[in-house]
Amino acid sequence: MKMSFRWYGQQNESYPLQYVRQIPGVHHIVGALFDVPVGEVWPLEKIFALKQEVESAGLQLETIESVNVHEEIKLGGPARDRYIENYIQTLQNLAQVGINVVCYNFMPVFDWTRTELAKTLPDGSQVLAYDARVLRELTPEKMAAKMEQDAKGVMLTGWEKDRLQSLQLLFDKYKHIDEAALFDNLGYFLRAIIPVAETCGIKLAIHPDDPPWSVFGLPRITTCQANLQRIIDLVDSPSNGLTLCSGSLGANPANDIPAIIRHFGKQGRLHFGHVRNIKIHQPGVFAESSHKTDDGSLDIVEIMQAYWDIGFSGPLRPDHGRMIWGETGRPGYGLYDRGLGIMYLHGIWDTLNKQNCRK
Ligand SMILES: [Mn+2]
Repeated sequence: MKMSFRWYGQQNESYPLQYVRQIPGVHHIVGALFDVPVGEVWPLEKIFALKQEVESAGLQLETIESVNVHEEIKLGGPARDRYIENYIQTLQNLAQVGINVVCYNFMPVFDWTRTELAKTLPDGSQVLAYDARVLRELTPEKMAAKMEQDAKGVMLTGWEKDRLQSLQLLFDKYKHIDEAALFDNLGYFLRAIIPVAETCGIKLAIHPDDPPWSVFGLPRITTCQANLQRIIDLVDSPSNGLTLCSGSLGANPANDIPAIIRHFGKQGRLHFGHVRNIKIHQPGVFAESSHKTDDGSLDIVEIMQAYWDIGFSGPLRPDHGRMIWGETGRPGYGLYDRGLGIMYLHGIWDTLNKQNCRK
């Protein structure tokens, strides 16, 4: 397992890479370019510059999160082939600088969705939260405006302005796209890009929908074990794999995360791990929590046991963290609590290693 840390780049972060290097056992950065519009080719020289920046801090860059997929591809629109060509060129450029895992998602219009970006827990820490009852009272436009307002100037990935400028137009286009059509469009995309990824040594890793159910009536398909298997079966290649995000899938208690890890791990299709805990208060209502098993609804010890049992050797990162100790910055992506989360995950992992040696 390669313990990793998501970092948004010097211009978007309030702390330097050297601070990340001071978290014990972290040698890998999960990075991305944030100034390339969705659908355009990531320039080789910019990727190379990011890699050099990471390496000059004594860290490594092998995993990218995310190369976002243009809506035209998800819609199966007339311009999709051009965007697929661009996606392929981006993958080839990433491979040239040694990237071997690329995370992406296939959520229509909205990326990850929360109704609150700074819910205060009893201990004073702040977390991302979701309440289906609040969402029902919002229109898509109000939702987008609320996210922008709550972000207080911080760029939220997946909620880029250019994606959200013509929401009504996008929603009109999705009127004709049901789950079956979205599967078809994902299949078309994967059949085009997976052979290239396989040739250049990149493992694609689709991220589950967050939360794993429809929002605003839009179709969502990356939601459960059966659908994940369907996606894997669209193209039979080791390059067609998964990002297993415990907090995304885990918002639906019907998803047994350790069982899903074992299921796809055995098939060699689990390429990237996101570990975080959430507290489910009632169906459709949850708040993120610290990584500690007791603080949430997911058994993080059991989840790490499952990764250990499948001999997971890929990148794994604490997904989100709380805002603690007065830190301000990107909601869900503070330095301090993700650092604490990493030490909890290391503790579990090291114990599993040691117990195994004693057998
Ligand atoms: Mn995730």
